[in-house]
Amino acid sequence: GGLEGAQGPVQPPECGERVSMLLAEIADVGTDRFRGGYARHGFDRADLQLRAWFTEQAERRGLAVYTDRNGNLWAWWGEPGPGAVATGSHLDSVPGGGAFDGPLGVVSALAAVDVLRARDFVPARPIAVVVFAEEEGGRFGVPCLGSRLATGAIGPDTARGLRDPDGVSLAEAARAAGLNPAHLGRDDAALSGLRCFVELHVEQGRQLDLLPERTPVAVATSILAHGRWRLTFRGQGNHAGTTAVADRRDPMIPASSTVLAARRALAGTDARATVGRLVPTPGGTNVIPSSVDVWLDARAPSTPDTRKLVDEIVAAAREASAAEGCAVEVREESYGDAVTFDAALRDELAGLLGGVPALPTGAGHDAGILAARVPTAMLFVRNPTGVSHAPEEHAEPDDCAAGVAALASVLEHLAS
Ligand code: HGY
Ligand code: MN
Ligand code: MN
Ligand code: MN
Repeated sequence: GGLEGAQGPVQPPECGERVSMLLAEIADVGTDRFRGGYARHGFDRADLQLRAWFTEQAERRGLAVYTDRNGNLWAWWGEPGPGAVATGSHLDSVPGGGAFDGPLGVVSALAAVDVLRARDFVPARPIAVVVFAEEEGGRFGVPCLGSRLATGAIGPDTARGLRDPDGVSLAEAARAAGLNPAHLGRDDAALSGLRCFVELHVEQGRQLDLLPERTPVAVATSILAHGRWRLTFRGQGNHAGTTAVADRRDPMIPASSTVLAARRALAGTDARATVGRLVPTPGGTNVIPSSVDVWLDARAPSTPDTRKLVDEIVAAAREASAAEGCAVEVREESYGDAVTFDAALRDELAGLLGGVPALPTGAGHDAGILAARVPTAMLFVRNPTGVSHAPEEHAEPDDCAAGVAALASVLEHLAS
């Protein structure tokens, strides 16, 4: 029953084993040689290899794969049309990322299609498995770039001008990936026909693992407001051995005090502020830097909370900069308001799954961006250590199997 793939019907999977096998196939595509983590970013070589892998896996299941104007991949079960049910996630990673953040949602969607085929389910509505481009913003600095372009959350001119650390623009990278940069932009055609979008994602935290009820799957309630700011401190490059302290204008001093100010500003809040990237120029060990770039990732339950947090950190940065005779430039690189998922859809799915918990998350997702245009829900799969954005990120095969079974039930329910 079901559509015949290129090599005949895909055998009904042992979900956990199927997910583990597919994740294992992904494992050698794109690796960060420094820590054994993954490093594949929007349209770079590793990302393009993995998108080709996905396309082959989808076509093997008889899904028709299209690339939309923003480089997001759509694999269709049935003719694309109104009332479609979409699921999926992303395949790109943070530098040195884990194996599950993103790929688990994509692989579980493929495995859920296998499960539904094995049940001889024939969807009454088209089903799409979607892979969004550059979700981590690891190359061009804006998270959820593919879904932000599609919803209009970022304008095409702004996006085309984004440059990666090597100075390559998104327009050039998109062209090299076979896209027409002139077509980047809001894509109502892709989104307006969707009945809903459901993203399965490894939990990034330990809430499920700490709950007394031992359920491996949860639904999402909300996402923190989240922004990224780039602070550039400029001083006077100089010699490390011959420049007296009184003669220094060392941008590393206000840069490093900004890192500590970010931590101090969190006291008594449930906000998050992180400096994960700090780049001195020129970066010689015997050279006082001429400038230092600091990227601040700040998140809080609301926009006013986030703005207040960032204002406090930026004020400390400006004070430290002036004290060292340096200049500082602050640029907001991306910002998204807090997201609350559609409560009716959330509760409908939680009920369908036997009353699973509903959890907030501090991690941004394409589902959070799409929620502005489409009824959206998320399923979380238990993460026993809570660690994410690191090679140790993990989910047990049985919990992955439970995630696939839950996603298959959700798709069967929504596409009937
Ligand atoms: O940064 C995030 O929250 C997500 O992993 N892109
Ligand atoms: Mn992530
Ligand atoms: Mn993710
Ligand atoms: Mn010298």
